[in-house]
Amino acid sequence: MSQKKEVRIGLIGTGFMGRTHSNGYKRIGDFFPDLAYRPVLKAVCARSKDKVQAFAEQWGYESTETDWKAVINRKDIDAVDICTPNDTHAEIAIAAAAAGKMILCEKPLSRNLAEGQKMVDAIKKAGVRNTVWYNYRRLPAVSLAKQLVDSGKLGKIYHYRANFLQDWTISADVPQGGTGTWRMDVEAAGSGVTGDLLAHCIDTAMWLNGGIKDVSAVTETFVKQRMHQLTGKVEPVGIDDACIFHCHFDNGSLGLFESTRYARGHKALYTFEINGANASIRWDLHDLNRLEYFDHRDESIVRGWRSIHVTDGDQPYMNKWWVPGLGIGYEHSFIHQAADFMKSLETGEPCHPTFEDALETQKVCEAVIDSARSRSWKDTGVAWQEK
Ligand code: SOE
Repeated sequence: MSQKKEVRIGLIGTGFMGRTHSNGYKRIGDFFPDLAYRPVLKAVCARSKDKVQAFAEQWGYESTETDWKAVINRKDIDAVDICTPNDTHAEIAIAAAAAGKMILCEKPLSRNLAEGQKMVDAIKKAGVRNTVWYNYRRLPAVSLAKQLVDSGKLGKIYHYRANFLQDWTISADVPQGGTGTWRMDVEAAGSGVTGDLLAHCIDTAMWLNGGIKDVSAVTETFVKQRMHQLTGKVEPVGIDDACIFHCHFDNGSLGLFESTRYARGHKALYTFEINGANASIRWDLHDLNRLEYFDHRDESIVRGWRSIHVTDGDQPYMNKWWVPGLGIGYEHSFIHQAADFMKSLETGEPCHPTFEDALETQKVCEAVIDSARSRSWKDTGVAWQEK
């Protein structure tokens, strides 16, 4: 009989993210055996009875619901995991907080700042544990980047640049709205690449390099009208298909960010590079176990970019996995976040990024959209705390 304390999960949403989170909960018992808390896959919820039943059987959930309110009202649920489209995050999170549930919310926190602020107010009022799944922080190479920056090895930082490039919406035949393509519908998503992809880049950037003070942005919607799956009509497209912004960080460095879904050949090319006075680092999601590092203090005849294969036991998270030299994948970032959330219940520390951290990312997204609309620089209002 396990002595571990149970965290009974109620998962809402069975799409791509429902699968990544479920896999996260399922793997931590095997690979993080020392945790005092263990997730129990108590209930999963989706509107289609057949689909939710099939999901529950496949992933091992004990029960199903077709109304999210039922999950929140259940006494045998401790934590609600929100994996639904962005337009439902606020309503579900606010109700879950009022019911005293812990909340794990898929990114972005919300469609816009006003909704995000209400969510933060709700979790603060209720005093419930919370986290937002900005998963890329928890890839070992990205965590190692954080260690290197925090150790001061890079010296004063001058530049931060990041890209998140995709190509899946170039065809004008891709519809907007509904299952699978709600990210194309401004009502459901809140914004386009800014909230979906740049939000990842902004979360990582502020974690590594501190607050973003102000921004100047351009956005573009290349395909102006698309068929809406819910109405069947061709309707104007309200999302940004591409966004480029530059910014000042609080530490005086300059940032340059670009995201698009129109970069033919790129499926999920998330990259970042940081240039400091002494050293630089760069990372690429398509080669996610590697971190590249250049140190100007190396002896000049061997100075050059090192390609660090982040798979050794003394590198972040890697003592939980295989033997040095053997890599891990995208799904492990979710396993790590699930494990870190369980650990945070043991230590009483927050599991970053919390709703409050994610609200800071929301402030930058909002300023980016405002800046592009008004063709002017915008202050973000970010008050970043060292995490
Ligand atoms: C969009 O295609 C998407 O799935 C994002 O929604 C995820 O957050 C990102 O990690 C990968 O791309």
